[in-house]
Amino acid sequence: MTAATTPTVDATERAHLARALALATSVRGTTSPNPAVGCVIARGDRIVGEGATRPPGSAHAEVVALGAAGEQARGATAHITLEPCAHHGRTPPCTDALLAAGVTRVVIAHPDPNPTASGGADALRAAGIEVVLGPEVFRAAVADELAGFLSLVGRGRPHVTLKLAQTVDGSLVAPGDGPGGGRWITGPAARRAVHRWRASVDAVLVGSGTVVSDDPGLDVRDVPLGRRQQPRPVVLDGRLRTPPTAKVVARGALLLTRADAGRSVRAALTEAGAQVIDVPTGVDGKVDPAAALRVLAVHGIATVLAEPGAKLAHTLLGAGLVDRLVRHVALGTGAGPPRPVLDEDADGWRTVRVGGAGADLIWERVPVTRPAVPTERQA
Ligand code: AOF
Ligand code: ZN
Repeated sequence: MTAATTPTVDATERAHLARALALATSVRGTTSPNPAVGCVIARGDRIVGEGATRPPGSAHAEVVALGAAGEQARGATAHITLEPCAHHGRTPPCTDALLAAGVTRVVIAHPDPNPTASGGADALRAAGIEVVLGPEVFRAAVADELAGFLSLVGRGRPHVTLKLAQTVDGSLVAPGDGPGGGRWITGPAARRAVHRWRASVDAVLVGSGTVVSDDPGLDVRDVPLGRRQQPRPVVLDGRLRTPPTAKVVARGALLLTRADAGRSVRAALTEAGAQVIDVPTGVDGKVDPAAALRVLAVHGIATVLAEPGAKLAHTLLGAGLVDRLVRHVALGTGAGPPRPVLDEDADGWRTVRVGGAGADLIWERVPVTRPAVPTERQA
């Protein structure tokens, strides 16, 4: 979309845009691969209709809000977290719906970088509607909220959060290696935090080693799921070692493997509920992790929580495929400040959040140089 005009967005409009953002957040995780968008239709400070994106294939946020506003949309202002679409996708263009309803001004927080859907702002302007871009802080908030969608559109792969549990002095704890031979290193509060993360993503990724040694369910437990679906289990499993009896298989796991692997067990795995997908290999003959993520994008997976053991963690970090690193540090396991575990993540990361969870620390970092995600289409 073309040039932004920030000064003309007043305090009332900013408040409506904030409400639109809250609406978008309320449907997070229910719209993938579509972005979760919020829309508020208002006349001055009075909201006459509001809405958020429905699951893929059904109404976009603008259509829901316009439906609620009815005739009151005529002459009103629409506040939308994402530039309205201008294309016939699974639904007709929101741009047309806004024009037909008689909206006269549109405030947008973030342009739509999807080349097939974008162009709504220019189309509205061409029809004589006033279109303004909200303040930068909203754009940043939406970019954060829509990290998965922006990653799919900009890079053809999902946004990846890597979760590691470690001791203070920096040993990475694989499942089953906990103190006293127990399964957990971190306490119940940190584990609940993991379930909150799981509840916010489309897929949970592990390596086959984790499945073979631990048989995890990778589902959301102990926290409310709301309207969201359970995340899809995904196993990077080059040699197709996942047993058909594994819990994740019954949950419909995607098993990403090599074309030549496990020919004799494929039928049993499929029969038991898994989907086996061949992924190109790298020069080392192993499944190429970047190609594996591209496969997930094709399956509409926009956000991934990786909960791997050390090997896959190294692979993902080494390939530059981690967008956020969440470390759970068991503070009871040593002295001094927590140390990074892996060589690859010693540098180049900045801390965005440090918080407590019971006796553990949750330490969240992102790459200093964020991978290029085009958030604005320059016209
Ligand atoms: C909007 N409002 O609430 C959303 C938008 O196949 P469709 O018709 O559902 O279109 C999907 C595309 O529309 C999606 O990739 C993104 O570019 C945009 N999403 N647009 O005007 C919304 N969710
Ligand atoms: Zn739309």
